[in-house]
Amino acid sequence: MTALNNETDYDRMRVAQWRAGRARMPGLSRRGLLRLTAAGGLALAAAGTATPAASAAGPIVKPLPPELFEVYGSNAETRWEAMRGQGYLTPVDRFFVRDHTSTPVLDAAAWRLKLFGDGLRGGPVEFSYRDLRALPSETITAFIECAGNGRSFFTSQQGQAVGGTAWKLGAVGVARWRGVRLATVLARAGLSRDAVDVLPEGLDADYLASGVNLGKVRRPLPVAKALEDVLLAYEMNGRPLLPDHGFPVRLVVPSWAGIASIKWLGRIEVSATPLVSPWSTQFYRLLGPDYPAEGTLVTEQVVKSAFELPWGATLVAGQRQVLRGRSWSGHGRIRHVEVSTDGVTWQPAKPIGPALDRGWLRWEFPWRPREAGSYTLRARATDITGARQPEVAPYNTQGYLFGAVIRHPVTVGAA
Ligand SMILES: Nc1nc2c(c(=O)[nH]1)N[C@H]1C(S)=C(S)[C@@H](COP(=O)(O)O)O[C@H]1N2
Ligand SMILES: [Mo]
Repeated sequence: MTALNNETDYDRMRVAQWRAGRARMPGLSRRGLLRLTAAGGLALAAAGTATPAASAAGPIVKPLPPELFEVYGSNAETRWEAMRGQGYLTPVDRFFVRDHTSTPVLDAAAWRLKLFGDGLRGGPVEFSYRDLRALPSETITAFIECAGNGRSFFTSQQGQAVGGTAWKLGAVGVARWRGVRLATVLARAGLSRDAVDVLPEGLDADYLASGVNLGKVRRPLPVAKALEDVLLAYEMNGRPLLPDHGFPVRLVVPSWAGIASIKWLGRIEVSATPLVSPWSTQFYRLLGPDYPAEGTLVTEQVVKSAFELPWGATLVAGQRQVLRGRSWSGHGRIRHVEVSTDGVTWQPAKPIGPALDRGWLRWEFPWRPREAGSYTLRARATDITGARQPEVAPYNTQGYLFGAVIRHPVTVGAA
């Protein structure tokens, strides 16, 4: 078994294999594949039209009250002010939703997970919901964050046009996930030494992009990451998953872009040959002038910080306020956070509670604005690897991984 959990090595190898015709793309007909390859610039076009027409009931099942969410078709982001006063976890009623099509409502009793492929020693293996529930469980606290979280700031802060949902910073949430380790299920299914990739696939509708049916939402994971810390989750914050978050069972791939955490899991191909899917060759790749022609695969999320304040919040001059926020990183826990209210000087924020490796750090910063007027608040975090939020995020055409310091406007009114 190869230790391909290093994203760069992994991606380089897969791209080379894909080009040499040695990686397979299951779930796409040859005709679909030809059309996909022929459609230059497809990725950008598709990213801009990813939202299907909403049915009367809406693609998302749970209530989306406007004080908790901002809604974009089949996607809904958490309003950061709705995190104020909350504990460490994002409550499920305000956890963001990102659906490529719409939320299916599945029957746990009829549900089966099928594992198959030449990376297993034997034939296909099926697990029912009860089977999974009976296996040893594990609980982890981890964020799930869309790779496009913060995308709108490429345009509003850097003047760059990018494709895809114009998220602000609310396409992230931290939950306690309970389930079975993917490693446990793979072992039971007879994982072979030759396995290199697994390909988890959702049970939601096929995804259409620019008239091409790309099939089920699916994205390959290297076996090394699959065995490291990936969970087949059936509980979120102590309750069974809601339909919108993948009921009955979803993958939780800590620290990696949200697309890896496949919801409504139905099948997992285990392969002795490398796999790719449109979600690793077209979407969730960093493309643009600063990247190699074939782009770079998105895996770990970058460092980010957010204030638990409305955009354009109103505060009162001369009064002491406590600014609160959270910072997180896909590279590991946050080491420290600094805040600036003038864009020039930076002062440390005070950590509140733990900084978890796969979760976030809560912090606060007391502030007494002396004069009325417009201010710009900035928070800047540094993670355990030394990675610190830059002033400018590297541009990529689909607007992934916006990790630059956000300029959060507030108005201070006269006392
Ligand atoms: N089957 C399936 N899994 C999926 C998706 C999807 O549309 N279908 N969206 C992915 C993306 S892009 C993200 S960011 C996360 C969002 O998880 P959430 O909706 O529970 O917040 O789910 C991922 N898993
Ligand atoms: Mo996402």
